[in-house]
Amino acid sequence: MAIDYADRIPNNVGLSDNRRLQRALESWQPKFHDWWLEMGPEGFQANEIYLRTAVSVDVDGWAHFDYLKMPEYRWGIFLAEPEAGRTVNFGQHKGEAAWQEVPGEYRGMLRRIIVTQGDTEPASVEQQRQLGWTCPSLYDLRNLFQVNVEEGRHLWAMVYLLDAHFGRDGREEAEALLMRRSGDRDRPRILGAFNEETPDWLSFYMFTYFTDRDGRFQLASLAESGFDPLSRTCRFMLTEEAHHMFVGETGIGRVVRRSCELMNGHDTDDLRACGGIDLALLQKYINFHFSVSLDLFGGELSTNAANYFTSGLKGRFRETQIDDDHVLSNDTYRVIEPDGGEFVGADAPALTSLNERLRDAYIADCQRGVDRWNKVIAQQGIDFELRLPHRAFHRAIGLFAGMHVSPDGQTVPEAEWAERAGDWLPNDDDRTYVSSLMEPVTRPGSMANWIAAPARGINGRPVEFEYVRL
Ligand code: BYC
Ligand code: FE
Ligand code: FE
Repeated sequence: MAIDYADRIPNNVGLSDNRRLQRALESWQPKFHDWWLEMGPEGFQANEIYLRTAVSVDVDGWAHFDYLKMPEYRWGIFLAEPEAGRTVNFGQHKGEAAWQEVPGEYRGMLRRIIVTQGDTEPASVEQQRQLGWTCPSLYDLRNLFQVNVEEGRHLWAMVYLLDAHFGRDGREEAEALLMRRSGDRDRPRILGAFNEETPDWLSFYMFTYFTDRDGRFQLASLAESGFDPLSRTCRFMLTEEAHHMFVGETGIGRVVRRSCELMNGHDTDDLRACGGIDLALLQKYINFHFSVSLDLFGGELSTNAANYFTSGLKGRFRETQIDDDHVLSNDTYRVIEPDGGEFVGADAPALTSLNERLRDAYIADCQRGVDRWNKVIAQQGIDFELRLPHRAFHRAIGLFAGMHVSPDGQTVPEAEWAERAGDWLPNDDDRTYVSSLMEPVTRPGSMANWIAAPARGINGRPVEFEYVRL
């Protein structure tokens, strides 16, 4: 199914054959553009940027790269190819043909999942809207805008589902997605992490490493859905998502590399005098972004999660590769729970522990990047190890919410927490320092002092390519 770029809304869903849906989306399109100009990247809207656009949904060769002004990006609707004979692969409907329409009894639940997913996409663009002014290089500036336009496309992906399958309520939800604002007191975004600020580029790399990775795991679970349009939508979103996490992992990796160079060059681990980001400061940012991203998985024990699974709406990570009955009504899963001041593993019903199970897979995946960063540190002969904090550290959702736990997993009295929080999380002084480093570097190929150059450029172009024409 080729993508039709002749349509006002590029798509591979045969939009021109569905007048009602086409009208609904065409009336939403100008509102999206207004939102983009008001809440999307500040500045740079008239600059040409070397962006990729999806031209097909083939696994190989779906992207086309060229200079484009952001408002002219062709946001569209792209679903992965249908799988012939696909079935519901888990829950009480296991074995039935996958649904092409929303099952009436699950309408509310499904709408809620789609709205929650959709809400995160514009939220992240809002969070990142100021960053263009302080880019560490043109290469990074281009990557920021690539992520931003694709998060905008992910919003389109969810709005398509709402408009195509949820009638009038769907249209209302689609409008509401453009009305909430990240961090707004009266109409905030739905999930916690999406109301935090992304004030500097270190936060941006952390966000794309830790928070976009939650996106990867949630999208992978929704790609298992028995509701086939959701599954196909998420499968294609995952191909775009890979780049977002690449930006995060390599971004942090480049900071690590540069910090090590500065430490060795100046023979000190306090890098403030030479304008670098010391590893201890990096650790605090990791502590913050990892913990707020853990909250995005919801409670350890959740009847919502059990219902989503049993109904066939949201599966596990790589559901079909798991060797069990995919119904789970008699199974247990080991969940770490607080017990007095300690943390103990306890067997909980597998169905209610599905959020925790997904979080476990996420934590293991986060650890892989940390290991790679630690290799860089070791190669530079520096005795320091970055770590993921304990899962109970700094949590606001679930069993650990409100507890006072150190990054290494010791419960501490409230007074000690209050005293030490600034050693464990970025404090005002740290944030002021990081923000003082955020001076724009816009000469092609040049890098800010606090970050190393990337190993290679985008799409085979050199690092010194003019990724953004200023
Ligand atoms: N903040 O049963 P529980 C991405 C609420 S990121 C605020 O434990 P459940 C992206 C919850 O709604 C991926 N509230 O949790 C990344 C519930 O409310 P009610 C986004 C929260 O429902 C970067 C109550 O607490 N996609 O794509 O099993 C850039 C009890 O909740 C939070 C999805 O999230 C929170 N952190 O699981 C751009 C997928 N956590 O019922 C994009 C869709 C929980 O008491 N969403 N609550 O009113 C879901 O599957 C589920 O909603 C969640 C929560 C996994 C988020
Ligand atoms: Fe996204
Ligand atoms: Fe993303």
